[in-house]
Amino acid sequence: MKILVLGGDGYLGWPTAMYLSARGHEVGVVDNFAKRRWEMELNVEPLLPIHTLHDRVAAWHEVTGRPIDLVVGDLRNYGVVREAVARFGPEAVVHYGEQPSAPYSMMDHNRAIFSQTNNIVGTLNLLWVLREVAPDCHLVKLGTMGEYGTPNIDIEEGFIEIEHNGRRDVLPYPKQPGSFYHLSKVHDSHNILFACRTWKLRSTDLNQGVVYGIETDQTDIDPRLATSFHYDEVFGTALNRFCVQAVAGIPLTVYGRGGQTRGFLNIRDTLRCVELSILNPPAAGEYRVFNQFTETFTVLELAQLVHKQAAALGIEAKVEHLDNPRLEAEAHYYNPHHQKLVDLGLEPHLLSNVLIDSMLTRIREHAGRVKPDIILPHVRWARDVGGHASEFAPQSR
Ligand code: USQ
Repeated sequence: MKILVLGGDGYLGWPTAMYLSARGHEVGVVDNFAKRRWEMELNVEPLLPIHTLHDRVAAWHEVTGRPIDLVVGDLRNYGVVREAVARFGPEAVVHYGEQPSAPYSMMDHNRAIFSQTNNIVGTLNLLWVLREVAPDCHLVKLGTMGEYGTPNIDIEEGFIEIEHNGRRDVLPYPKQPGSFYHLSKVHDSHNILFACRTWKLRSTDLNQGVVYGIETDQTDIDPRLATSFHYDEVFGTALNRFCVQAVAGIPLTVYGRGGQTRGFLNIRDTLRCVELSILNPPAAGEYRVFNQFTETFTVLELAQLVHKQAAALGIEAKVEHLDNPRLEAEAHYYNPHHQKLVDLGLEPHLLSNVLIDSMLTRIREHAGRVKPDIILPHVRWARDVGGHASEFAPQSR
């Protein structure tokens, strides 16, 4: 199949492109290297050295004999998106090409505006392009479990049957996201649903949980194929950060009480879920939602798992409860359904001691690259006491 991966330079986009190429698909990637600019802006960098996308595509070709098509361009530019889709002629587009960090979107006014315009305009351009030049193409969109928030009822996969004043209907599940980033995904979801209904496009909205992991079968082939694994406060996610903190001898940064429960999945399962979605496309006009995670943990449980496994490697990892920089429930009901991808054949790689062990071991090989000063959280959700919105100044770290 011909598959275009938007955001093909990122933590998930690059491994997805390689995985789909290895599975025999014809793959193209589009990226504008925005993430690399944000890294420079905040003075952070991925744990492993990351080659340019051009070099990674060349290395992939060298070691596998398989080409990956590469387009450098910004999804906010309609002409760029139109040209990329018209020239490549994809049967499926996998859309990772967005600003992915909640803390980034909460830093200040400019970054909130940027996160939403970048994400929403890019997706809206893509929808119009699909309408114009590829109406049968399947849009596989990366959304987030954070679109739902943490309601006190079970979370369904995208839609809920409601009875109200004696009448029944199946409606989009209520959304209560917790950051301007998560809100951008909600707005995307509404736009995609509308486009499917109005123009008979087809789309799978993957409401993904928090991804962890540093390697896949393809990144393991050659160090030049590594993916950009972040551990800093802005782009790093919980488990990845805890593993790096353990190796670096920094207390694990549990925000607040640590009772926040989230859905998690291994990076290898992200790739498989995307593939399963592509191989089982929705009908024309259909907008469907899959909750894409394999198991739930509280943040504290994750820290304790890392603590235990680090001890087995002779590392004493302390767990520290920091003042929570975010506004979120720290103890809550959480029961999201996640059956649809399992029904399509997903066999999860569940979090095990072996897996945490292999992450810690891999991180240890690069321990010398860890920058301790980019770990503690500075981005705060709440307004300062006194009523002024807090502005984050990266240079004042
Ligand atoms: N947390 C800590 N300590 C840390 C980092 C995070 O306690 O050092 C807590 C947070 O307060 C939060 C939970 O861990 O309760 C998850 O935070 P995270 O930074 O790992 O993930 P999040 O901000 O939710 O965003 C990440 C990805 C985003 C994706 C989302 C899926 O950055 O792209 O959409 O996970 S989900 O969380 O299901 O919405």
